Parts: sequence; C-alpha cells; structure tokens
Amino acid sequence: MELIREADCGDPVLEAEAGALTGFSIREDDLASGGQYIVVPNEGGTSSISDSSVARYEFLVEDAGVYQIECRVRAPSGGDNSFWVRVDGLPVDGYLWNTATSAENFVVDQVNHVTGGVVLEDPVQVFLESGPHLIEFYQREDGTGLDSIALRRQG
Ligand SMILES: [Ca+2]
Ligand SMILES: [Ca+2]
Ligand SMILES: [Ca+2]
Repeated sequence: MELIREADCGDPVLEAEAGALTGFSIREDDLASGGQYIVVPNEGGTSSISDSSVARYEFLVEDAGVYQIECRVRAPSGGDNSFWVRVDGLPVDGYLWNTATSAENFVVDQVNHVTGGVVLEDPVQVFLESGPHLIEFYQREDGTGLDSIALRRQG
C-alpha cells in the first residue's frame, strides 16, 4: 500500500495510481490529479468480482464516523462507468457503483449502489472506526477510469 496524504479539509485522499493495482492500466493526463489515472483496459471488464482485476487502497482513518467515498472518475459513456466497490471486504458482492459520466473530463462522484436500475444507496455511507481500512475497486466495465479517492466524513 502507498502513502496517505491529507487534503486541505483534513480528509484523507489517495491517488488511484498509488494503489495496489492488479489488471489496471495507468494513463498520463494533464487534467488528472497527480498527472495520472488508472483505467480498466479494453476487454478488461468482468461479470463478477475477481481478484485478478482490482485496485486496493488502505486508508488510515483518524476520526471514527460516517464517511462517503468521493472519487474523481473518467467515465466517457454508460458503457464505461462502473466498478464494484468493497469496504473492509463488504459487501461480499460489492457495491455496484454506476459512476457519473462525462465525454471529455474528469468528474467528481460518490460511490453509490445501483443494481438493475434500482438505487439501493446513493451515496453509500459507511461507519468507520479510527484505524486502517481497506477500500477495493473491482473492474466491471472496461474503459472506466479512476483518478483519486477521498473519504469525506459526514458526522
Ligand atoms: Ca454502465
Ligand atoms: Ca466499456
Ligand atoms: Ca490521479
């Protein structure tokens, strides 16, 4: 796992490219935070969670509380805009995060859980104790890009 830096607001932020990456491509982009982002390669999407296609991040939470997972994404279309996301291994099948899309730019979006058009949670909120936490992004649709990940404390 990689270093943790503090955002201006005090919430932890990680660059997507700084994670423990399996099966992702790293791309250079002047518009990306840190100059790079990761993307699911063509034909890299999968129909279920797989340990051969995952990006893992360890966050060190200082203050226990309810958090949202706010990310910068690069998702050009509805065919390039989803991951399964797990927090400390849960849910086992992952939150199905359908990200915001933009043809040209990186956009900020919070992890949600939308299955079969049904919104189960938007945004997902998780209670985190102080200490280390593992957040995993599993490939689902190829072409989906992830730039940075932040934990935003809600209370
Ligand atoms: Ca989609
Ligand atoms: Ca795609
Ligand atoms: Ca980045």
